[in-house]
Formats: sequence, structure tokens, C-alpha cells
Amino acid sequence: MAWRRLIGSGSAGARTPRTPLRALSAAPASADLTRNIGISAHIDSGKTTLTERILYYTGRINNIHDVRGKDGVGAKMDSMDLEREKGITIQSAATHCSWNENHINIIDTPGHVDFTIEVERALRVLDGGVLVLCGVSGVQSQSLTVDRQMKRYDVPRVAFVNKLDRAGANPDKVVEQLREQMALHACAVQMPIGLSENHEGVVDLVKRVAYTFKGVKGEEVEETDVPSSLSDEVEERRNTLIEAVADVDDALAELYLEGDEIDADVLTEAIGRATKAREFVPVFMGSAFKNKGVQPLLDGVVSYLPAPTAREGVCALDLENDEAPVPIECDSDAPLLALAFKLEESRFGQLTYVRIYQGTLKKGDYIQNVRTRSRTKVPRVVRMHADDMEEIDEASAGDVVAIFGVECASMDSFVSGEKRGESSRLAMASMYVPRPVISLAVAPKKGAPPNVVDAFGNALQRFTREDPTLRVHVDNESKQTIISGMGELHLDVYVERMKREYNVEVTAGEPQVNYREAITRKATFDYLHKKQTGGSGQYAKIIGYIEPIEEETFEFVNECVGTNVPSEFIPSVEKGCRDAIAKGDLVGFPVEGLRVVLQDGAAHAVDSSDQAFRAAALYAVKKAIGEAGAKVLEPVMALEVSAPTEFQGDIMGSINQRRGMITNNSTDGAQSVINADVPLAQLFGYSTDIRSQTQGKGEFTMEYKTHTSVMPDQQAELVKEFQARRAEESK
Ligand SMILES: Nc1nc2c(ncn2[C@@H]2O[C@H](COP(=O)(O)OP(=O)(O)OP(=O)(O)O)[C@@H](O)[C@H]2O)c(=O)[nH]1
Ligand SMILES: [Mg+2]
Repeated sequence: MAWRRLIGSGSAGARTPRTPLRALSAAPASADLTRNIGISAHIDSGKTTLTERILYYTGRINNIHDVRGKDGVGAKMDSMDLEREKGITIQSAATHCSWNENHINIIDTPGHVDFTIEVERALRVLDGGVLVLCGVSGVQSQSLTVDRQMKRYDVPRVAFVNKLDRAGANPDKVVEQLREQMALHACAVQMPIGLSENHEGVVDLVKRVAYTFKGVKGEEVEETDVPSSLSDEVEERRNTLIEAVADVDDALAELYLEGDEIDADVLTEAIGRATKAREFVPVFMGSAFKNKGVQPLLDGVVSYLPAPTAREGVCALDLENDEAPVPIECDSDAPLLALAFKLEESRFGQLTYVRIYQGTLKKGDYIQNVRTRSRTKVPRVVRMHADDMEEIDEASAGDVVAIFGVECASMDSFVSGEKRGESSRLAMASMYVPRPVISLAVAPKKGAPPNVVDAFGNALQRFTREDPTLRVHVDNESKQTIISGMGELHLDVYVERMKREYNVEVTAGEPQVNYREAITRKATFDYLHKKQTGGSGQYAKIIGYIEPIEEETFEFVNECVGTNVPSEFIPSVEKGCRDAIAKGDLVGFPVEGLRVVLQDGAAHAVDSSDQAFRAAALYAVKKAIGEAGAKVLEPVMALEVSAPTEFQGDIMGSINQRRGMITNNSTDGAQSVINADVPLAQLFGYSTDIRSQTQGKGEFTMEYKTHTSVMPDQQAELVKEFQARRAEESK
């Protein structure tokens, strides 16, 4: 389906359209004409709604269905039943489309922070981001999270201020917030034509043209001269834009200082350079829901975000040189280098999403997994379109595709496996995986038949492979299966998916927060592990100390001189230390943030062994932790509540009751936003509370912030509970 740029009519002054933009078939374009973009933002800002429009205007879908739309169909990218029911995106979904001669791969990501890994993996492999913001709420807590993620992977981005049709929309305020709260050098490249119910379109400040969106679904973009009532303001804003770009682009600054007229092409190029260099963020605007501003945003993606060939600073790791970064070129003739960034189980075996950094991936070729060294033939290569796929024969450097039937883990790198025995020294770096903060004991319903118990195991195995933020372990003492994740919703979704996709009814315990244990002071150890009665004996002595460190990690330092502790036993000492910290004695959670220093010890010619040293270290370190002022740390969440101002007092009261600390409180018109740090343990069931407190008008999000010490009386209580549970379980 094509869309037309209509010639403006009447007094606004007609102009000849440029080459008509039209959607081509999804033929693979060269890497120069490819854009790989991620759409990321705070929950509910309209990412999926925007992606739906993009797919419609580029001819990928022939109708628009809305998230929670009245037709009950649901948006293309939210293809999972659960997503359609809840009206939120849970899994990132990939699609692709053509815009003019360009090929755009798009990943729509969830906004809910419980599914943050989906944003993480998309930004890890994509070349540009579209940061969507609500025109009314502006920068919200998860916008800041996404901003951090975009910065982590050096992703150039454009911003799109959405929902300009809503009452109170104010794109200028949002740009200001981008500059102040995210420290981005952002500036609008458009201005709105009308806001709220009068929102009709946008003026492109670069080209000095107005766009309005006609046709039943905004598919006809009318390009006219700027209405005369806006022309002064447009000139003023265009100047502000030029100054902002000139601040970070020397070539433009020179022209500007010389007083030259800066034409649209020169300005477009300068904005592109500055955006790709991550010095500038061009801000677009419109209303996805009301079909306004989407096509110019696509033009902006093509003009300002880098093609894979123009992405700066892409490096692989040299595995034979301490993982030193090696710059790589997006060259389809170079040896293959691809990164598996997302896995899904499917009817046809594992579906693996890959980003090709170098070389060409062909159906039928052999590829080698750099981590496992295993060689596999690629049975099928496909392009993803949410839950549909199209088979292709090959894909080249710079593309994002998926392969079938190749077993691997998330973030494995692949190289060519054509020559047997050959290995590559290059791999791509992995991504940041946040640690789970909440756990739930789960089991198949009592009396479930063996096939259901098996399905339960299979489901968990599959989910943990697909999602590195979901962890599963069996508790040694209680023998319960514990799943851990990023939040209540994260775990609830998996419990629900076990029911829907595996027919396993699950009983779940109460959610538990993931505490940690730490020490507060140095303590020494001098420990002899000795069993020399009958048979082969055990003898190991170790001397040293433990001390707290800043990082939430464990360090082992061997300071022994001489051979009192023979060097072959040192690794066993370290293992014993790790055994000791795996489960603390206060509340049974890992002990973190400590260094163990081994200074001396003794061994016996016959009775010393790996096992003896490992046991010695376990007991020595456990004992030392008991003497080092051990304390319990709890996860604290950054909570953001937004609600009509009349409820502000009640909300703050309830945050105080939950041991929360208010960090910010702002009111904009009738709406208040309250930020607070609140212990996660106090936030269970908060959604029900906030709903009743605000008559359903309040919204909140929360995100893990840090672990901090609990109060002494609370620690005493937690320890008591843990001891009682342990005693019960050992009966
Ligand atoms: N008024 C208005 N509503 C919008 C606009 N864009 C999206 N919405 C509505 O906002 C809600 C959320 O939209 P989604 O597209 O699901 O938002 P999302 O960012 O994909 O949400 P998550 O994926 O769950 O983070 C839906 O009810 C949309 O209809 C807009 O431009 N104007
Ligand atoms: Mg969505």
C-alpha cells in the first residue's frame, strides 16, 4: 500500500512534492540503506501504537489495530495473548519495513521495567533508538532507565514526543526535561500545529514546511507552506535549532558565524552528523494514536540515525588478547561474525535472533558457536514480522534476522564454520544483565501426573534459557523450586505462561524479596580442619582474614609465601570460600562485598587433599563472617507515583507507612508526581492499594535501586524467622 504526499491546496500555497514516498516490498537493501532501530520508552507511552502506524504506512500491514482497541484484535507487535489481554508489551518483537529505498529493522520493546532485559538486548544490537515520550507526562522514571541503557550501548537516538492530542500536552516542556533530567543536548526539529483537540500536524523546522495528515488513517501527508500565523515562530525556533546544532557541529558553526543562510540540506546533514556522533538528539512530535507525525519521524530515522555502515566505534573482543576491543567493519565480504541476542522456542525448534556484524549468513552454510566451538549447519534463515516470518536465503552484515534449529545460549557469538577445526579469535561482547530482586516458590499443583511435572521442568528450562533475568534453583534445605526475577509482574507472567503454554497449574508461595548479607568489619581466621582417625585422613590449615569491600562482589587474594599451603590446593581454598558465601547464616541469602585474604596455613604430606582444603575454607570463612558484624541488606525500589493532586497527601502518608523516603514531589496543574525510595518488601500488593486510594486514577512504576541495611529490630525478626524455618525443614 502506498501513501501519497498531496499537493497543498488553497491559500497555504501549493508546492511540488518531492519524489513520492512509497513503500516497497521488503527486498533486502544494502547496508548503507538499512536502519536498525529500537523503540523504547516508559510504559504506555505509545511504542506499540507508533510501531503499528509505521507498519501500516510502510505497507507491512493493511489495517491498524490498537492496543486494547475496540475491535478486540490487538496490535501486531503485541502478538502474545497475554500481551493483548493486559494491554502491555511483555516481549520485544522484531519486524522490518521499507521506507523509500531504505530497509528498516525495528524492535518494539516493553516499557515495564520487569521486562527490562528485552530493552537491554535490543539496544545491545541495534544502531539507533527512538525514545518515545508522553507529551503530557514527559520524562518519566522508565524514560530515565531507557536513557541509561541507550547511553550504556552508545546508541544514537531521536526522540518522539507522542500523545500531543491529549489535554495538557506540552512538547516544549518535554524537550526541556530531556535537557535537564537526562542531560541530553536535545532540540525540537518540528513544532506542533495545534495541541490537544486542535492538534493537526507539525511544521518541519529544517525544511520550513507544514505537514498535516489526511485520509481515513492519516496515510495522506499534505505538505504545504508554513501557515502565515506561525511563520515568525517557525523562524525563531529554526534559529534556536541551528544554534543548538552549531554548538556541537563545527562545520555548521562556521557557516552560522559567517551569517550564511543555512539551507535545509546543510542543516539536515549537520543534524545527522551530530546525532550519529551522539552529541545531539533531534526531537520529533505528533500523536501516534491520531495518526499524526509518524511519516516525518520515519524520514527522520533515515536522515539522522546511522546505517550499520555509519555506526561509529563497533568493536569485537579479541579472545586471544584478554578480550581487547578490535574495531570491526560492516563488510559482507569479511568473515562471518554474528551475535545471538534473543531466543524463542517454536514448533520448529529454537528460533534465534541474530545481528550480523560482519560477513554473510547463508542458509545451508556451516557456522560455529565461539563459546562451545560446536559446528552447525544453518537450516533456515528468516525475517521476523512479529509472530510471522518470511524465509530468506541469506542475510549480510548490518542485518537483523533469525535462524532456526541452531541450539545456543543468549549472547553467543557465531563465526563461519565452513572449515572444520578452524576457530575465530573474535566474539561480540555480551550485555548487562540486572540481578533478580524477588523470588517465588513454585510447584505443580499437588497430585499432578508425571507428564505435568515434566512439563513444569521443561517450561522452566525454556524460560530461563530465553530470559537471563529469570533464575531457577532448588533450595537445598526446603527442596522447593524457587524462581527469581525482576518483579511481581515478571514472575506472575511466567506462572501464567506455564498454565497457558504447558497446561501446568502452578501453586506459588508468597513472593519473597532477595535479601543479601554483608560484613561490616574485618575478622581473622586461623583454622585447622583435621580428621585423622582411621582410613584416609583429612588435614588442612589456613590462616588469613576477611574484610568488607565496596563492590557487591567477592574477591579472593592469595598472599601466601612459601609452600605451607601447596599451590595446587589454592583453587580449592577459593572454592571453599565461595561455598561459604553462597548462603549466609543470618537469613540464608548470599554474602556479598567481601574479600578473603589467605596468608598462611599448613598441609600434611599424606592427609591433605583438595577436599580437605575446601572444607577448611568453608568452615573458616563461615566462622569469620559470624565474627565480622554480619548484617542483612534489603532491596530498595525507586517508586514513582503519579495521580491527581487531591490524592497527594494520602499517597505520601502510605509511602511513609511503608518505610519509604520521599525523594521528590512535583505538581503540574492538577497532576502530582511523587518519587520515593521504598523497601521492596513493603511494596507487595501496592497496586491494589494505590487503586483504592486514588479511585483508580493513580499510576505507579517501580524499579530496583539498591540494597541497603535493614533496621536492627527488623534484622532480628528476619533472623528469627529464618532460624525457625530452618529448624522446621530439618525435622
Ligand atoms: N491519546 C493518545 N493515546 C495514545 C497515543 N499513543 C498511544 N496511546 C494509548 O496509550 C496506551 C498505551 O499504548 P501502547 O502503544 O500500548 O504503549 P507502549 O509504550 O507500547 O506500552 P508498553 O509496551 O506496555 O510499555 C494505549 O491505550 C494507546 O491507545 C497517542 O498518541 N494519543
Ligand atoms: Mg508496547
